[in-house]
Parts: sequence; structure tokens; C-alpha cells
Amino acid sequence: MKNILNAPFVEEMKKTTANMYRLGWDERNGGNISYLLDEKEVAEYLDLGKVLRTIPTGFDASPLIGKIFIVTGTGKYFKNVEDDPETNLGIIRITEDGTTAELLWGWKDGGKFTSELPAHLMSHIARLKVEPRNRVIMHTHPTYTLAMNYVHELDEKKFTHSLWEMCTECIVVFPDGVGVLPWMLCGTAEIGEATAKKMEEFRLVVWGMHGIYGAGTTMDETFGLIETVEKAAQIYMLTAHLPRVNTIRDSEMVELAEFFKVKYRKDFLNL
Ligand code: 2HA
Ligand code: ZN
Repeated sequence: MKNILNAPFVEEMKKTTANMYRLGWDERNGGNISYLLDEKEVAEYLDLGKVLRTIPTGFDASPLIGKIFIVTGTGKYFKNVEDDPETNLGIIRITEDGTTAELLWGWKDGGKFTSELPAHLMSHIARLKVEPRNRVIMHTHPTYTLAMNYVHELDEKKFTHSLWEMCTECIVVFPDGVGVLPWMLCGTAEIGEATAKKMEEFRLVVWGMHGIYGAGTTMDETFGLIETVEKAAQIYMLTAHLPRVNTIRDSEMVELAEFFKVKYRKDFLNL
């Protein structure tokens, strides 16, 4: 059996959480990540017959029965994952009843998965239906994206359009746009269901005045999506109070989308 602390998926979780913490997006216990793993790969590091504990999830995730995820822990700080992954992360498998998680590794202090597990697993279910290669769901509190929530209408067409105007690459990186939810109570099945519904259409979902969710086939893709939104939001916040002299026009966004051959939300442009 290989040492799990050297597993590529543990390394990716360590690097990503450390990076996000350093960017200032994940204060205290803010943010959470879930990553769908390949069973054969996990079996190189763990005895899959050995269950440390079972933890009820409180909701039905039947489409994910048997699936294995590495997940950040509730109350755990991104800041601390790198130095102590076995306390701050856990590897879980969804059992046959669909409502229980078997702990295969981690949370060695008795901890458990993120309070946002409903939003994560429901989003995995939704994304896998439209993109069978989806692996990662990431939630974080990026500073400028959050700031923009307070000064910009929380309307998904207008919000996406403002972001697309801020960087030339935006419409190419997230041509499917950004879904937006109003402020809602977090940690509940309700916000999980609302997020998953948006995830049928979008890989990015803003939680009004809270943060953002991203979905992708790899850690890099998912992080890259959120990073690009955050960069655009930063430019927006640096310029929102100044007279706008220049902008990227809608006709130019069409040129970009067509040149890079991306399927974009035409209805989010004002053509
Ligand atoms: O896990 O970010 O949304 C802490 C949070 C809750
Ligand atoms: Zn949050």
C-alpha cells in the first residue's frame, strides 16, 4: 500500500487550499472543496474494505452510491490543510442507502465533512448529468466577487455581462455565464437544491453576498474559472466609481466567442 500523504489527490487538495488561503478568499473556516476520486486510484493507498466510521449525511445522494470523494472538513481552516491533511480532510464513500457517508480516511480528531455537503453532492449529481467528466466542486469567498455583490444587481444576465466586459478572456473562459442566487441561508438542503438547479446550466454559481461555487473536470479548471471571475470582479471594483471611457463591446465579445469556437449565452448579450 502506498502512503496516502503522497497521493496526487491529497497533494492537489493541499496545494489548492493553501493557494486559496493566500489569496485571501478563505478566511477562518470559509470555503470547501469536494473532489470525486477514481476508486482504483484510491485502492492504491487505502484498504477500501476498512471503514473507520459512518456519518449520516441527512439527505439523499442516491445517484452517487459507491462514489468516493475527498472533502474538506466542517469548521476546518484552509490555512491548516497543508500542515495536517489527515485532520482537516476526509475521504468518504456514499453507502447503499444514499444517505450515509463511510469515512475511509481523515478527520482523525473525530471531525466530519463540510456543512455544505448537500450543496456539494447535489451539485456533483447535477454536473455529472451534463458533463460526465466533472470531478470538482469548489466553494469560496473571493474578495472582489463578494464586493461586487453589494454594488451590482444580482441578475445573472447583467452580472455575467459586467464580468465579460472586464477582461477579454472572460467570455472564452466562462461562455456559459454565471448563475446567481439571492442571499439564502447556507448549510441547508434548500440552498443545495437551488445551487444544483443552477449547476444544470452553469459551472459557476454566485451565492448572493456569500461567495461562489465552481464546478469542473479538474482542480485547475475549477480554480481557473473562479480565478477568472475574481479577476474580472477586481477590475470592476477598481473602475466602478470612475467614468467609463472604453469598454469591450458586445460585437467584440461575439468575435471572441466565434474565433475561439465556444458555445456562449447569446441571450446574455445585448445584440
Ligand atoms: O464552510 O464557507 O458556506 C464554511 C463556508 C460555509
Ligand atoms: Zn461559504
